[in-house]
Amino acid sequence: MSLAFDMMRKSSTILTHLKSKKINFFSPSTALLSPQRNPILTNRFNSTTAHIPFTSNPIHDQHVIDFPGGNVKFIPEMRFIPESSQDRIPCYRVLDHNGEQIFGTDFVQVSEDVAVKMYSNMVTLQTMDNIFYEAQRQGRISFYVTTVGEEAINIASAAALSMDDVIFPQYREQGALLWRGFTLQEFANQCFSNKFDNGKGRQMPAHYGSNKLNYMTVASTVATQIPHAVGAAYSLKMDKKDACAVTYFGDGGSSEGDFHAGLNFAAVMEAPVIFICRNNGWAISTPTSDQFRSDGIVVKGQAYGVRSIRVDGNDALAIYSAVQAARQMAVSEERPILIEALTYRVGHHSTSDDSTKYRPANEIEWWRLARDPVARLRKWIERNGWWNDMAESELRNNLRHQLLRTIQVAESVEKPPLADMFSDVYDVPPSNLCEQMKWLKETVKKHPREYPTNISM
Ligand SMILES: Cc1ncc(C[n+]2csc(CCOP(=O)(O)OP(=O)(O)O)c2C)c(N)n1
Ligand SMILES: [Mg+2]
Repeated sequence: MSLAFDMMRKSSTILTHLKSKKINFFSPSTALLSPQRNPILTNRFNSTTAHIPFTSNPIHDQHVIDFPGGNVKFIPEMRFIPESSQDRIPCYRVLDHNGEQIFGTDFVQVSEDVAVKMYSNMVTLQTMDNIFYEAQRQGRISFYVTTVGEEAINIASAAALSMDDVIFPQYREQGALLWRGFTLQEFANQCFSNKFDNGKGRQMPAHYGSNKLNYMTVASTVATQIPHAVGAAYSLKMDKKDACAVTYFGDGGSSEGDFHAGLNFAAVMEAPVIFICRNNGWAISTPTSDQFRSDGIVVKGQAYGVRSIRVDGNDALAIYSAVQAARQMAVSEERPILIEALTYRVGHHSTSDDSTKYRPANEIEWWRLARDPVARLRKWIERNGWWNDMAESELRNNLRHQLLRTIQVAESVEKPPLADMFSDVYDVPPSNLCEQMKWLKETVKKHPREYPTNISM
């Protein structure tokens, strides 16, 4: 009883406080969600308001229901919403397959410097992927994942962002990190797990991260990065930062609960986050037809109240323009944006996969040759007089030499000490961890031929 009285006393104090602030306490949803009244929690739909109470107006009641969330019309027909619209959502593009600018297209002009830097970075990414992939095949690293076919999404999206924007990647976006200034040596140090790796050799290859470059460390548990990005975006908004969070994920990632929770949370909290879905047709061996029955991912944005666009992921200029516009809206209007980039995973899923076992080789070849995003941008910069064959061969030769040297250096650097496997989680390591460390030291000592000799304890 005394608890109930106490609660009543407290709620009457709160109501008096709300009255004094002229907050409409009759409608909790309006009080909490009205944009003018609460700068953090705002609502883009008109909710039930106190001055339009449930009335006994019979004409009004017949046609609409004044429901929390907004008025809804009554209709006499039994009308089910179709599972999809007849026409698929169109896809925004600037360049055609031949690198020709489409007449009348709406896009952000790109300077010569930016265009050439984007193209050079796309070639760098392609070359790095080829060489690291080969290094894995030679048994020099244990794993690798390429971006082949998705170079435009990687580079052009990063080019359109500000360095203050925080990136939450999946695992196929090393180009965004490259654009931000991660050096080829840093990529190699991570893949070779040497002592200069930011993660101290504790992650699989291709699990990069950089505090300095606002790039969160890759976690290959699919889609876990999505709610992290939303939380970070909300925090950027509370701190009034001129920045947004950006998260990348695949078509497969969109089937995870984290995607749905992330989108809904971002919409309701109006978090400045850009969701970039790389719809590349495959989630390892699962085609999108076994993944969802909706018109891709873009339509899911609207279902959650998130402004969305579908973009040609193999058109660097379209990606650049769409991401720049998305960033502008996300930061200045404090809202999430979803971009579905249509593309194709030309490479195998990873070095642990052979995709010719589940998809026709000629399909892969068609995308590799006829839809290559790198060749498409090259044609456009060449037509503008910003690139030529000489620049091309110089870039490719330099890159090859530089990358081979980078790998040699990374390989020769010693590994982090074994003790690093046990650090950075607990302030004071618990006894079971200390036991494991002791056991490992003894095992290594006992079997010197089974363990590399260049690892210190
Ligand atoms: C939570 C979780 N489930 C399953 C896996 C195994 N797995 C790794 S990658 C992958 C496919 C992801 O496909 P997609 O999101 O389309 O990205 P893509 O590889 O095509 O870039 C799966 C199922 C995982 N790493 N994490
Ligand atoms: Mg995929």
